[in-house]
Amino acid sequence: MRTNPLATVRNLGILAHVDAGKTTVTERILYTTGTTHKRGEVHDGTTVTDFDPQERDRGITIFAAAVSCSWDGHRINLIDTPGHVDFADEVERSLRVLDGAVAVFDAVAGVEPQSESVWRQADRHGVPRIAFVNKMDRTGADLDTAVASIRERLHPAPLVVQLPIGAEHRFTGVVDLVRMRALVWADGAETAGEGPVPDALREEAARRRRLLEEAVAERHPAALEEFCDRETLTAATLAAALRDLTRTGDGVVVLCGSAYRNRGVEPLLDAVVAYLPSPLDVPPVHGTHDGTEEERTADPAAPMAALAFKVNATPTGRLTYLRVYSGTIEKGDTVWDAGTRRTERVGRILRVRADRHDPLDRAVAGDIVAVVGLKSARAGSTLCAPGAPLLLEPPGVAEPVVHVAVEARRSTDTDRLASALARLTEEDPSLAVRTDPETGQTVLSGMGELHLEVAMERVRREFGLEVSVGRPGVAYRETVGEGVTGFVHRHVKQDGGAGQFAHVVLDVEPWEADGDEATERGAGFVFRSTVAGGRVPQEYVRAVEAGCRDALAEGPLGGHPVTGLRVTLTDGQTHVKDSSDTAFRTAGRFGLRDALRASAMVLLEPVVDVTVTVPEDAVGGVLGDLAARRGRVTGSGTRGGAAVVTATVPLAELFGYATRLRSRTQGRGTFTARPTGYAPAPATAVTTAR
Ligand SMILES: Nc1nc2c(ncn2[C@@H]2O[C@H](COP(=O)(O)OP(=O)(O)OP(=O)(O)O)[C@@H](O)[C@H]2O)c(=O)[nH]1
Ligand SMILES: [Mg+2]
Repeated sequence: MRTNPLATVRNLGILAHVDAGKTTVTERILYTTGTTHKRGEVHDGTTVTDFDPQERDRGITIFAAAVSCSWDGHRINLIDTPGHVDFADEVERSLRVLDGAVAVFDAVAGVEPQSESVWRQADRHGVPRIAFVNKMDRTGADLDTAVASIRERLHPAPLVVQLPIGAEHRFTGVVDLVRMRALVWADGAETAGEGPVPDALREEAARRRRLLEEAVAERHPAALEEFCDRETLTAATLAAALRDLTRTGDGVVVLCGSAYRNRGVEPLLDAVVAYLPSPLDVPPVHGTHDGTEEERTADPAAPMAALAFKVNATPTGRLTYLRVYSGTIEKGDTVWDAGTRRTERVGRILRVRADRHDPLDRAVAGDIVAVVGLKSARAGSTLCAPGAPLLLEPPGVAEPVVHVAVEARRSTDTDRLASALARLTEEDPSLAVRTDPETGQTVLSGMGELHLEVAMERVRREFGLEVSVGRPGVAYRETVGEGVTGFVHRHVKQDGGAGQFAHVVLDVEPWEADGDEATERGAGFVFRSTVAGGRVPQEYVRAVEAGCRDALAEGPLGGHPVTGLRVTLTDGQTHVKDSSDTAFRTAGRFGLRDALRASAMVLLEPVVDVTVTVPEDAVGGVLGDLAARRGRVTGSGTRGGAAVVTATVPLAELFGYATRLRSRTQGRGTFTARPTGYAPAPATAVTTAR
């Protein structure tokens, strides 16, 4: 039987906390697979996937980059993602189209805050993953401690399949515990030398192999059976079970290495091929058409459906990156954008390699390719066969929390600035542009200070515009501290002609959603009706609810969105002739607006959890500074010889913190922030929150 060629495809993401080494791992994968012939370095600005000038200047990844390479008869479509929290949406869009991922950890730091966030993101998307503990060459690197932190903080069952040979700067290779062979990368060697397990490590390797077998048998029935019969597992059984456990998420294979020193990359690639799923192994994609749900399998003969997950303007033209879920897409095809309900023409189809793009005649289900010629497709658009429309669920977009006012230095550039900003939002759905109704200023909002800084720098560099940027502000919300009951609102217009009559009685109370994501204060809105005896017909109840939702857009404190409340329609009156949906919607809207004005409202501000890592002697200064920023310290300790302080800090107080911390610690301090929701803001913020 001929195997389905899709079985040899791996759509792979590289995920981790900032600086764990994702781009370096990607670079070594491209080198090892022969895709590049030179090893690029992040610090030299010579890597393939950090190709943007700002990425090269800043030494961080900002944009997810997709490249294809081949290993052992398999095609790997690889996405290197950014680790900084401001670009988490970029990761979210990538996760949407991936079948598997490598989570990279720093062997000294273990699980860092953003690794935890991306791990949860991957959980939500059901993306199977393997762990790569990187930087084994660093002083203080320790596989066991890193694995313990993976177990403690991420709660998977780690299945450690390697034993390191040598430590820190003497880390030279690994024992492959599945095959019980040693792989050693001699200094300067390009590839691993394979040999028997060194005598000195034989006992330890056997002990760890035993632990691995036990951990696998405990979770895998077929392996358990063999283990009970023979008291050991063959390499083949072990590998098959590891593959199953990876795909079900019942265990996470852990490997280690040093990407920088090019050690451990081949076994990582072997593990990707052996354990992570192909497009055939993942569940069919779901979409909707005319309100009914449909399923499409990864079958090249099925009607075509693809999701655009990235748009990038390059010298080659406007590249739209697609994940094809079903069917076949050919160059020259006319496709249907199910969201905008427009047709688009596929000009060229490209396989993105490191330094070149290979033209393709077609792409089939399961593939990730770039397409030239699409004019209006954006990140999140579904493209499908015109005869078989289907809308795939777009990736979620987080709500922007930080904004700045932007202005062109020359008034003649105003239009060009508007079109530059429009281009940026097209490429990055987590950016938003609006005009402030009061000041008339253009306001750009995004996920954080760095996110906006990068966007403005692009406006300057790529569009050659001189712009002035205001001080950043945060997005506030309002919630109900103490509500009102029996609030009466009458909407009556009966002065000749068609009249309007709606009478509603509302209770307003604070409300907190259950569940992990929503427990933060101020989450959600619930509406219910307790009106007795049909005094208000059901369609008017729905109209009142719609009106209330309208009212949530602007709260009484400062016109901020209102959340965290329950509204109950307790009574009402209708008029035979003059009542209508419109009248009740208006009553709902102005009724709730006035009820909120009568309630005790609370202003909420976004807060973040920060983790600050500094030399021990700088801790005092850091604590004082955090207190001055209204921070609440939640923990402190040491890790790898440095002090680590965690605190919850209002986002509004964190602007400029990165620069401040660097200068206070002579560049040795780092911090990461993770949004945790909203918290009541102090009274002084109420007057300045607009
Ligand atoms: N010692 C050591 N340093 C490494 C290793 N891998 C990466 N680095 C260094 O760590 C730094 C960060 O590496 P990157 O590859 O940019 O990390 P990243 O995860 O892509 O970072 P972001 O994309 O910004 O989140 C660079 O200076 C690398 O040279 C390693 O195995 N050992
Ligand atoms: Mg990177």
